Amino acid sequence: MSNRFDVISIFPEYFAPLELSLIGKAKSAGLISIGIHDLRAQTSDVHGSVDDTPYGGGAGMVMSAEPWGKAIDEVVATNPSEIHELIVLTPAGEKFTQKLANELVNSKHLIFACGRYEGIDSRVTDFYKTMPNFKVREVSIGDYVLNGGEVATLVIMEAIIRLIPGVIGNPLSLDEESHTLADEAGTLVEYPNYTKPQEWRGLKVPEVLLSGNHALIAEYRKEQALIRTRNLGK
Ligand code: JBZ
Repeated sequence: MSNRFDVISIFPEYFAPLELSLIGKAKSAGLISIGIHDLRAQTSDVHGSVDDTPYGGGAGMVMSAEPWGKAIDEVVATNPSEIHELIVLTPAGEKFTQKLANELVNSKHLIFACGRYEGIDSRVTDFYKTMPNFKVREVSIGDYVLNGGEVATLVIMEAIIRLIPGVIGNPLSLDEESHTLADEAGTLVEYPNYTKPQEWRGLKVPEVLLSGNHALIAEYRKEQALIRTRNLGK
């Protein structure tokens, strides 16, 4: 199970929310440990430069390889693990999915490299791909433009950490969740939920949910999930 997470970024403040809610509790309970590392700590010049102009020309700046190499080596030196899985956030990466979350939760040590600007010198991934104790993945959370990998890392970490046994109080809520309620046709999104009061602003809770007939309720929910799934993106 994933238990050690290291994040390297020029904006370590982005990761303050990891202290909150379920992830914060998982940390306090010792289910996970998280290290946040400032890439600029690896620079030697007074300005803490982490980027430079691209070879071949073009707009924007590219993150230099050396601060990344130092930061990753330092994180590895302080985390003895047989295998280190390096996740590099890039719009050019494979799409992050629940399937990938289910896979990554089995890694003992995940290192997230959050790029900024036009990205990181390609030799960083080239180099770690040659290391026998590394697995390198370039990952994107979706088809929209972000300023850097920080928010993508938060998304991915949350999706992984909630899968660790003990992080979510009621493990049943894990498999009844959106996108995991499977049927013959694939995956369904979640059915609509209601709680008290029975009537709100003239809108009533569907009668069947008050019936106490569990078979009928299950059938109704399945049907609603199918309708919602069919209407996705419309
Ligand atoms: C991502 C250069 O750093 C970036 C920029 C955009 C971006 C990422 C990293 S990761 N977009 C995504 O997951 O969509």
